[in-house]
Amino acid sequence: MSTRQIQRVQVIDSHTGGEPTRIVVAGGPDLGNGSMADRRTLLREQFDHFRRAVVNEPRGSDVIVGGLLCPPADPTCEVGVIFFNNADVLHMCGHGTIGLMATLAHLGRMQPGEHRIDTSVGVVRATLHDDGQVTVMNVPSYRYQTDVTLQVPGVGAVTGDVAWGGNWFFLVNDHPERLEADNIPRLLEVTHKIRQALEQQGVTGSDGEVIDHIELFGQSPSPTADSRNFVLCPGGAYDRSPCGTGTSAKLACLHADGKLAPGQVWRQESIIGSVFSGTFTLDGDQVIPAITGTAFVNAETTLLFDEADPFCWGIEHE
Ligand code: PYC
Repeated sequence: MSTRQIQRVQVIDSHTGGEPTRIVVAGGPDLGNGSMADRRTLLREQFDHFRRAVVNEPRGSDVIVGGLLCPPADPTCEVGVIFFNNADVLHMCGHGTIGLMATLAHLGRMQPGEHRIDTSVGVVRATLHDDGQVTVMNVPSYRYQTDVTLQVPGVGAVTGDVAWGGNWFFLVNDHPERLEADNIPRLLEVTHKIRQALEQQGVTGSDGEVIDHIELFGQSPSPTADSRNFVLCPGGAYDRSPCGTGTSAKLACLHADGKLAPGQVWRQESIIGSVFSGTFTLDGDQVIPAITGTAFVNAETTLLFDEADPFCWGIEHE
């Protein structure tokens, strides 16, 4: 009989507008009692194998966003969460927070009403509505740079804004690309090149932070949506949802341009046709986005980490 140890990790999977979230509810690493930002650093520096094992192949895929449920650092919060994907740890994740709320509701740990969630970039409030929809009141969002023009090899000049919505985004409104699902390979190629050009031309978020999400906007064919987007995520996959942090960054830019007033609703459609409703309030001059969407739980799973498995800790693609 084999005596080798097998680690068991319990996860709940959901999707929000088609974008998957995998919440680790038991069996994850203990990241101690530091701030959520410190715990995020600890996860990155000491438990990167755990991140890979949960979201990468062969158990996961490039598309999955993971969330490690932990006790909150801020005692006014009910839970803490650290998000990650196939490439690294993330800051905030809008679709992931909606998935987290659906997961906690599924487990009977969250009732309808407003709840406070601790993340590595601050406290977010999330309201679970009676019909299962979730509204995430995100961290303050802002435009950092306007009309930055890049020379993108193989694409040409591209002009966009740099904005923070819980992650760093480069938002491009004016481009010739067709935002249709049958054009996704081309959209991936173009956004990947834009990301490379940002790095090569030294364009960053504040404090030199890497801009790792690229967002193209276009018209939606649906009369009920204000816009359609395509979002390249840090690990090279595209967001199937309209991207909660990306929609937050968009709201901040619309406000900065005087195109959206507090309380006005912006319906952001994703490249696969799923929709988030976004609106914002002002706290002083800070934009506080509120993003509403729905997640569906689609698996309760125990992951098995067997040291004898050569791909136990996930396959890393360069
Ligand atoms: O919804 O904020 C979001 C998000 C970030 C990366 C993928 N989805």
